[in-house]
Amino acid sequence: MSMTARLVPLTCALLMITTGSSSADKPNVLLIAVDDLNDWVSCMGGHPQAKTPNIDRLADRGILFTNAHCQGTMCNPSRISILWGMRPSSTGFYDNHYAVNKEPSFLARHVSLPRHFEAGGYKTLTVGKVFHGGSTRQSQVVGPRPGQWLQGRDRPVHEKPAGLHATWDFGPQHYDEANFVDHVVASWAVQQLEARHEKPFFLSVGFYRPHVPFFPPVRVYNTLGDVRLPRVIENDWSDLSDAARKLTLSNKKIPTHDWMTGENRWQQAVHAYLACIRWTDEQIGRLLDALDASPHADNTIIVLFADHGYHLGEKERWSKFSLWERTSRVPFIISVPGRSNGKSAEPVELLSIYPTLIDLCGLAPNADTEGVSLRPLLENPGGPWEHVAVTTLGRNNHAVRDERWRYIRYADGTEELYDHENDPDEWTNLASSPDLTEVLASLKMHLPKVNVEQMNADGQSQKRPGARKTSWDSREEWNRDKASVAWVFPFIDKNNDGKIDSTEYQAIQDFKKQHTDWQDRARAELGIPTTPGN
Ligand SMILES: [Ca+2]
Ligand SMILES: [Ca+2]
Repeated sequence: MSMTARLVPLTCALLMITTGSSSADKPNVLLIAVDDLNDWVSCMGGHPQAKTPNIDRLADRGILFTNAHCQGTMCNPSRISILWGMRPSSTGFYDNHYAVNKEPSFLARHVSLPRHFEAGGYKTLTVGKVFHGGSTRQSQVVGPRPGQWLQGRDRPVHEKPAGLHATWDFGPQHYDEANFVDHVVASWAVQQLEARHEKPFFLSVGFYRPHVPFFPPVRVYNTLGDVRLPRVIENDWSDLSDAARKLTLSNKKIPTHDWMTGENRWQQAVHAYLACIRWTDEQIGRLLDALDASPHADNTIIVLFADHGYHLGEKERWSKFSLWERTSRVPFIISVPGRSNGKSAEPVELLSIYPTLIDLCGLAPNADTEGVSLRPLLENPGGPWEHVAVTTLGRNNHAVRDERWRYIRYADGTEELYDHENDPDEWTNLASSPDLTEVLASLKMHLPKVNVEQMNADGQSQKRPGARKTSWDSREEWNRDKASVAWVFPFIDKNNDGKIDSTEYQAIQDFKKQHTDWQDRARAELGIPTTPGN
């Protein structure tokens, strides 16, 4: 059950900041998203060499949820579930192939979290990777989105097998730290935090690291010596089904564990991942310092989350895309002015961010949202809590987590059950244990009753009635062409409609032919990194 550290009266603080009638009285919100960060932060103890003093100090001044889980185990479904407050099994956004912008009928029917705050009288701002894909138009003010890496600056480190995703690489990088994508993101956010705003603000800040490529600055990389590797056991797979194997080992864009264990790569990847976490933590520190020195220090709610966790060799596999603890469990902190602090080990969902924030800020409820407000746990982390956390990967594959157990059910009916009190690594599948049929049945009750068809199931055509194919496909074409160009997207999207049409696509192709320094020109026009656009 939950433990409570130094809990000071929070109820009064909450009342104070939510009873004002005009929007001017409402608290600001700083929403911090971190990409692909598992529990390797020091306040969660996920890795002995994790060092995150800034995330720790945020945890010290808020509630740290130590048993928090994402709803989708990759960027797109996880972020859609957070930003629209609905489960993947309710929206049909199950994977990364289909950005929400492709579904105008969905956007017309449902209101995103920033749009809801805008309707509530807020000024909304965003920078970096908050939305997956091109959904930046959900906020009024859009800062730089420099992308997962900087081609031309970031240097490849490893020779990779053919077919791996273009971003798969890891190792130190040697250029000016001010040019690193997350430094650019933090700098823009700091400017917004330092400014005065006429309305309360909703500022969402998305950091790219520790997502691949694990490219930290060399200074940070060198803060680590020999690294400790995650634990694996032989024959871990002997009690798992073909469905588990197919779902978690068949993605050819992810390196195999065999490749990762060759030539000391496992050590190097863990080293680089840990260094990326330290680097992102430094950027989070810059945000906290700026906020503390600003006029908004005492009136800003801070939420920090990772969109999902990550395997670095656990279960002899890599990346996300699983229903195990390694992928679903994430750092999640909510800090509300009023100096409450503590920890909660109750199972909670990132789906709760939407209803919790509108609850804390006194905005109108949104009937679409499926999560529950975490306000009871924020007021009393040791109080009663009857909910579980559900995670989904593809249609009809789910995991249910309570205080002690994880239950997994795949679409073919095969099951897993793990006892986190005795088996934190999830090595022993207890699903067929006769003593645990009641435990299994009680968890099974929480499987989603609705599992809608996948949007754009084959990644090519749209099968949903009323939906239409958009010119976004040309952006995918562009992405294949240039691996990762998210940062340059606003430069190509000349008419600002969030899509790349064929004219814009052709224009950038011509531009590239004419100018060998086209990336620098794009950067200059977008104000990256020194004078970010507002
Ligand atoms: Ca992610
Ligand atoms: Ca096993």
